[in-house]
Amino acid sequence: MSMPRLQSFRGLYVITDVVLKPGRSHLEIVQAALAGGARVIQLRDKEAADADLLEEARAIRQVTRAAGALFLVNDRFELARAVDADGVHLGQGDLPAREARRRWPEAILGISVDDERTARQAEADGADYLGVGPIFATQTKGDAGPAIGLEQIGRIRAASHLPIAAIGGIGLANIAAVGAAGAEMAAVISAVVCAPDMDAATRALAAEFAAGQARRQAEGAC
Ligand code: TZP
Ligand code: MG
Repeated sequence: MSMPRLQSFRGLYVITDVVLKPGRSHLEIVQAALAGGARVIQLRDKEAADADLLEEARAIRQVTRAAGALFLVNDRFELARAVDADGVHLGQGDLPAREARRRWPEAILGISVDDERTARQAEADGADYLGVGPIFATQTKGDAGPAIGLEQIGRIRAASHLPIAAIGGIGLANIAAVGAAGAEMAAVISAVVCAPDMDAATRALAAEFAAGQARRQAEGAC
């Protein structure tokens, strides 16, 4: 993976969901998130067929490219390739990371982990970044497991060199703490998708996250 793309692993990471707030399409969510300053976009849909997502995924590819943001697809390896996404995000029960890396060498590969062991394994398997969570309790993902807490970011940071996208229960009230804990990215679903004004919500979240990261820099990271 090239350095310019590696440098993109920072800031607010917005994941789409069309079930939480019916009436908002993946593309609408993405457009608002980009307008609000999101740096990474993930298309996540647990129900639709790939064929029904194809046109929208193509449009998302166009707008993310124009905005200079990364575009990743959750789970759907073939769809991600078909629309020339930047890569895929896979969980522990999805296509194995090593296999994904073998089949798509230039992809950005994100892997969900929750402890040091899974983090080390993901890095060994060729992941580019780690999705770490759920940091806080969340109702968005029914099988997300118990909250692992902010401290787990530091433990995983010590176990792996990969950039961390913290996820789970992150909102305006706690996103600065996520930045202060050392995560390169903060990934949100409901904090943007359910907001009355998605663009404004994204902007506020991004600013708070950056403020938390700046606090960590000012205080020293040890
Ligand atoms: N993986 C771990 S927690 C989670 C996912 C996809 C859901 C995050 O959603 P929210 O609404 O930001 O808590
Ligand atoms: Mg998955």
